[in-house]
Amino acid sequence: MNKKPVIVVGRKLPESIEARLTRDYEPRFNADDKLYSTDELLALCEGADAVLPCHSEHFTADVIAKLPDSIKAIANFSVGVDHVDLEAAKARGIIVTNTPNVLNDATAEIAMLLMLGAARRAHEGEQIMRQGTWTSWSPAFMVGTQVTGKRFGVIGMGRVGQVAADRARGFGMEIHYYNRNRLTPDLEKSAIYHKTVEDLLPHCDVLSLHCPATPETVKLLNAKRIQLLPDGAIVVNTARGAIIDEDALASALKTGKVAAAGLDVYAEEPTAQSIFKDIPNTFLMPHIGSATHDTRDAMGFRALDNLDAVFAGKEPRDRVA
Ligand code: 8YV
Repeated sequence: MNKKPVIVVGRKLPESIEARLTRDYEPRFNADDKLYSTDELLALCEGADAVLPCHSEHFTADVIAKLPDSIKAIANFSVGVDHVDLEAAKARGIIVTNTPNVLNDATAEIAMLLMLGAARRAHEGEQIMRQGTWTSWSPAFMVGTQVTGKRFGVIGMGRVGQVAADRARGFGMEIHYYNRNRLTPDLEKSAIYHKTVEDLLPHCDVLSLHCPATPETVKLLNAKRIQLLPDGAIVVNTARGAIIDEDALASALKTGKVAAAGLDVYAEEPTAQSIFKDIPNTFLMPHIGSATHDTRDAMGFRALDNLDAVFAGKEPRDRVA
């Protein structure tokens, strides 16, 4: 009998995924779900055939250079691949895959939660209720922004952006978007296309970010561009923290230029959301965009389908390098 491929599993995965890994592979599980140091990760990779990491395991060029020759694939449990140096992987002939499509709904749901939470000051309301400091009511109490009928601007009209736009349509919002390529009419669904980010921003009562973090999109939303938003706009980010110049956003939140921000992702995770934690007009979540049972299962199965293809000598469906 052929020896089963040895797979280093970056984090604790759902039961159903670990069961399939045990059935088909020789997994090196992370039972305690600890965040491995680079050295620990590299040590675990010795003699292994592939890695199944999350975005929390960083495969920089340096780490990839140190991987043993036995590693054939990095099959990510994520759609984002900014934690992997794709060029370095390609240069070493290591196949890299991701898990597209299966997180669209869960992430779009969180975008709506963030939009509404930010617009209606959910964090302040929660705090008042949980601290027992609700002592009075008046028509001026906790007045927020209504999103119904307003403009919902999307940067990155890919799979998640399109679903988020559909959900925003449910609030009667008019959809505007910037994308590298204009969508075909069936996907555009009458959304208004803007050729540049600068053209889009003045039309965003709510701006929702859905583009990947790449060298081109790092700090895409900077101080200069924030000024192009309508006064009192709401910023939502479920993509990657690196896309926002966080200091610039924090300043704009303090002046009220940006009325509120709903954020699920941060430039440095899991620590750097601290720059927003004392700013009351924010609604903050700890990178839970895809954190539903359905989606986490689907991500795991998709990652395993990719691994299965690699070890069957076939082209994996979601190859990104
Ligand atoms: C995941 C994500 O939770 O898939 C992604 O790119 O950002 C998240 O929703 C995470 O990456 C899992 O590794």
